[in-house]
Amino acid sequence: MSNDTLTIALSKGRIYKDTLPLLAAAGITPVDDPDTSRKLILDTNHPDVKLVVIRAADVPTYVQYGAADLGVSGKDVLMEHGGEGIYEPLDLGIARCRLMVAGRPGATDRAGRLRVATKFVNTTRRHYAAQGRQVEVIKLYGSMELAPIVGLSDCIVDLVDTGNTLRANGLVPLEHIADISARLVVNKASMKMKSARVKDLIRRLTDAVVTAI
Ligand code: PRT
Ligand code: MG
Repeated sequence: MSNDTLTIALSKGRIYKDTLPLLAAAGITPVDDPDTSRKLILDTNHPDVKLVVIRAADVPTYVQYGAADLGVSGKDVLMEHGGEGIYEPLDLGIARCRLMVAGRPGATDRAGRLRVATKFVNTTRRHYAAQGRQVEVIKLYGSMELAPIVGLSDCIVDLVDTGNTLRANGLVPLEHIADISARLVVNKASMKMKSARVKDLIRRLTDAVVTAI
């Protein structure tokens, strides 16, 4: 976006809810509420700071191409995206969960090619390639827990927080892939071209995270 504006991309829901107090501690408060407003670009108390509210999986793309200078994105989403064109200077410590392989007990013990249902296709391929295990990855867009129940796959790769969703569907965690939390991400060109303002914001958010612990 324009050179005198700082644009921050983030998604509705838990990321927005958990980022808000950190932004407030850094001196930035939105003027509009994304839950009641239909605006996609939210004004803040700073005329030159805007928030864009988009789908979680789109945040790295906006930041990569410089459509947003900064963003807040789950590590799961960043791992899947690959991180091209993006710096990841700060772990915000929010929206924590674990990326896991899950299924019926013992589902991954059998020999042969596993069928794995997930929306994290790249991460899943990388995980099993590192084990040297052949898998067939089936791309889904949601409700992964259903796949093993209806015989679509042997197991799933999904995010787990309390484990309630897995339990409610007769599934158990089988393998840990990564600990997940939301990260501050920065467009590489913005880090150079808007260096003073971006670094000032990173500093403020770092202080906010340290205080929040
Ligand atoms: O909803 P939308 O399709 O727009 O995108 P999204 O689902 O990617 O966004 P959102 O807001 O649901 O999640 C944003 C980010 O929050 C994710 O990218 C994660 O980094 C983080 N996060 C933290 C989680 C969870 N915890 C979480 N528990 N994201 C999703 N879940 C889901 C999980 O997929 C599973 O269905 O909650 C369920 C498991 O929760 P438990 O408590 O039952 O284990
Ligand atoms: Mg969701």
